[in-house]
Amino acid sequence: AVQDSLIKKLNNQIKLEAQASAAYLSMAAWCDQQSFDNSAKFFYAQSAEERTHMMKLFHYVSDMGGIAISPSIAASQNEFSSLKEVFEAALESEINVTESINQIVAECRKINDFATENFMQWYVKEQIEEEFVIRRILDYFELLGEDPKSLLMIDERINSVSYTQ
Ligand code: OFO
Repeated sequence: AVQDSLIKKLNNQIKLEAQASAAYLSMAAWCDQQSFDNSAKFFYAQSAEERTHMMKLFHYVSDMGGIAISPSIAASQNEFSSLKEVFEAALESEINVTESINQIVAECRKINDFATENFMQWYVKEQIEEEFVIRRILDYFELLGEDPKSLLMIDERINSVSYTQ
């Protein structure tokens, strides 16, 4: 079994993943409407992925005898001033998620919950990839600028960013 205080943190992480999924869906909608097709696809896929992250935690909490809580989600930002702003918001969200995951791992170590620490390591690794991909995309804005042609070029490159670990 997992300590109640940690179950609470895991439920909070469930909420964060759900919030990330909802935020990405709003970003996808904005990109879609602006005809940034690949960016839209990227964020639809991210949204679906975040839901799987949420469900993985949800089942873990249940499997360990806790009560997993279906989270309430606040409205997410759906207006953006530029494509770059969308990716900046995405990076900020991922950094917050990473921070929260790290805090859970630190807590696991403090209370010697090695099972949950091991479970959470999957998220530690996943965050390295997610932050890498978004940072790489943000680099394109620095390299190419933000005139309309550059934005289309950036949008074309979105799916070719690869992480090789
Ligand atoms: Fe990228 O947020 Fe899930 O873990």
